[in-house]
Amino acid sequence: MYLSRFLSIHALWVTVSSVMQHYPSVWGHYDVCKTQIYTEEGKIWDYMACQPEATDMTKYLKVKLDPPDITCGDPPETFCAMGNPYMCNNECDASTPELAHPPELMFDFEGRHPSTFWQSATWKEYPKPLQVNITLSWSKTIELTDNIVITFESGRPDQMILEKSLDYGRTWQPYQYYATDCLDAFHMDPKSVKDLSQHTILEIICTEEYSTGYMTNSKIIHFEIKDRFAFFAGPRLRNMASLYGQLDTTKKLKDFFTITDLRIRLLRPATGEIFVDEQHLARYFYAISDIKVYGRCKCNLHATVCVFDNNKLSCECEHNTTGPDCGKCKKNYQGRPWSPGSYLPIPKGTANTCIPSISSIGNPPKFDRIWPNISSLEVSNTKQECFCNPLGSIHDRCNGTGFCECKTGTTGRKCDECLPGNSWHYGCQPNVCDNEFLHCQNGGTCHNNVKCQCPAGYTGILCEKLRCEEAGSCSSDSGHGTRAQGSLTLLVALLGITGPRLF
Ligand SMILES: [Ca+2]
Repeated sequence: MYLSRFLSIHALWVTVSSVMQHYPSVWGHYDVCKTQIYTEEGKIWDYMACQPEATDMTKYLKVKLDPPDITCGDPPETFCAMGNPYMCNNECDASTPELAHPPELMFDFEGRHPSTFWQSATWKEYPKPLQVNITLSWSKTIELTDNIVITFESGRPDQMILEKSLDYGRTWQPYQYYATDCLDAFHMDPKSVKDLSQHTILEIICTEEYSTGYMTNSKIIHFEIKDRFAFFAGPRLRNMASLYGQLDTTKKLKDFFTITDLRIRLLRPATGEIFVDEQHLARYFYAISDIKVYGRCKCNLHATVCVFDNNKLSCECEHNTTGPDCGKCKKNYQGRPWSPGSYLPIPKGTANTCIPSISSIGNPPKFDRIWPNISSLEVSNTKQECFCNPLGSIHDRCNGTGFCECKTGTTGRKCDECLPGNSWHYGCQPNVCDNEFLHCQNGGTCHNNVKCQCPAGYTGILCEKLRCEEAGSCSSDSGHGTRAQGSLTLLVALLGITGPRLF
């Protein structure tokens, strides 16, 4: 008997190793969800973690501009060259295809000359700020795999914020600030991604690298995904195992690269000079020829195929999972709680498949309360204790699948862990400040995620306000930027940071 068991395991091992050698590509692609293997007991399925191929995600987005009528050409107008206020022979006319600059020209194939671009109306209402929000929506969670690259046809803006949403545009968090002068525009010290480390990788920075106006030739702005990956995978991303290991174990890191929407907030066009030339306001506008967003559908490592049907992306789920992100177990497959697949162990990861429900194969579950907040689930003579955390869970009993029901902001089998943006203080409470999205500003420091301690002269939840503003005694040059930034961060603080939506 021992010999036969040994042979069987040995046969399985040999078969698995030979299958491994025939995987279509090198490890780390996770492009197979299951494979049939042969054992002495016959053919069985072997399941593994899998994900869709990364692709150009701009093919699947919806774009929205705010204000909606900010595109140039209605009525037709003439604009001048950025560098030469007397060269005003460019025309924008929305009713003439050759002279129109609609938003879709930010996403068309850009290989021809001259390039095609979206363009805003000119800054004729100066000094009223010329501000445009460009929102890109996927109606699906996606994971970014490469740098976001925005190519400006005119000068790069003096001030811009790239923002992300993880909840379909309901709440927004800054991804990166861009300014010619970070301190002046956003009260942030300028930084570059290279100043970050493994420990500070989630920090939201303001960079001056891309905002030097029209005087430089480069037209490009990056949001550096690959430089951030490189902190774990090495400069040429050779050690992806290390990155995958981190993504697996650090949910916040994985969420950082996950989005449902992006928002480009253009706050001040390139002026190239300190003063705006009020005689030639037709020099100032925004124009973008190309936006690149590479990523993959988030399918929780339960699918390799993501389909675009009826203008909607959704994962074709394997491993008995379902939902747009494969975020739950199929009906009758709730024998254990849903769990995402795992990249580990390398190379094929762990599928964490959903298994048939106990109730669908045996007796219905029966609850038996034996002690406050320690509950048990008696199923087919097996007794499962839940130990729901009384501060984190709604009831002290677990539900039919042996799981505790968690309060908002709380997660984990026993409801004893906090979702991103929350910290444990007698249960999970939304963060007032943290090191990722809710930075204390102007040199303030975050205490236990509940309070920013502000330096003298500053006040507000995130130290975003000058004390003199509250007293109404600021000098006239204390800046529009301060107030705009203050209301933005206050809004973020009031809305709180919502964790990823679970299906
Ligand atoms: Ca284009």
